[in-house]
Amino acid sequence: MRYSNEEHDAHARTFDRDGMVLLKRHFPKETLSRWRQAFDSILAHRLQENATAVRGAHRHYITLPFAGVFADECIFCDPDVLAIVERVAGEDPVMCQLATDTPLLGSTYQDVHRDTPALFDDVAETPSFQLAVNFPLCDVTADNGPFETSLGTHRMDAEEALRAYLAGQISLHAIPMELGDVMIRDVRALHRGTPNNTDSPRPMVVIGYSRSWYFRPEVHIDVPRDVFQQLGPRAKRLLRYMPQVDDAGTVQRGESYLKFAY
Ligand SMILES: O=C(O)CCC(=O)C(=O)O
Repeated sequence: MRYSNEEHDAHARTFDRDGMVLLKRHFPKETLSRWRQAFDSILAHRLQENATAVRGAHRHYITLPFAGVFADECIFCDPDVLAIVERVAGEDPVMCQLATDTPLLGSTYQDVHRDTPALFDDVAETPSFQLAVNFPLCDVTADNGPFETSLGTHRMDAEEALRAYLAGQISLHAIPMELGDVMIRDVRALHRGTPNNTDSPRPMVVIGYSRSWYFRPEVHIDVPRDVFQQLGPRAKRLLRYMPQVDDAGTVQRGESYLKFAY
């Protein structure tokens, strides 16, 4: 654990205000380099098979197999990340998503969007219930498609937030990230992907954590039984609602998470 209770509280306060918090140089670069190596061959294979969810021109969403380097509880059970997740989205969360967003050369600006609708039509200002923990598998600069987000729109009415954005009252901030940086964000904040103008893919991992009672049918993680057996109690608890399967599912046929913008 890198941070004290007081520092976790401070990060949670930043999150409450902004809808996101950035942990600088948090995950080991060596671990992420191994993820990158493994990811590059998955990307090549999935592009060849047209088996990605397309999120805009030359922009691909790909679920990672829960196996090998990716089934790493040092990452998805990171105690600092979970301490902040629990402060903002309640105790005993569930993990429901392990995937990547990768803009390639030729990608464009996405429309500004949220990743989920509000829980209730007439009540925008609910506490957080769906978080994305994002970390890139490379440095992210102005050139290769930095994530752009508004600050403080996560508890606004969706239409009101969009109106304020279109009226120029809310601005977007590009988030440059170094390999190892981790962003925890409320997926209701207005945000967009930006163009990657380099010829190197910019993979951004997304781990989804939800409130203990929240179910997202659009995503899941196939957890091989043998991998599950090797996990510690905290990891098993996080994955308690995920289907267990016989094989690692490394050859996934495609993506079912198709509607992503609200
Ligand atoms: O990859 C990015 O920078 C953002 C992607 C995104 O917001 C999405 O596809 O919903």
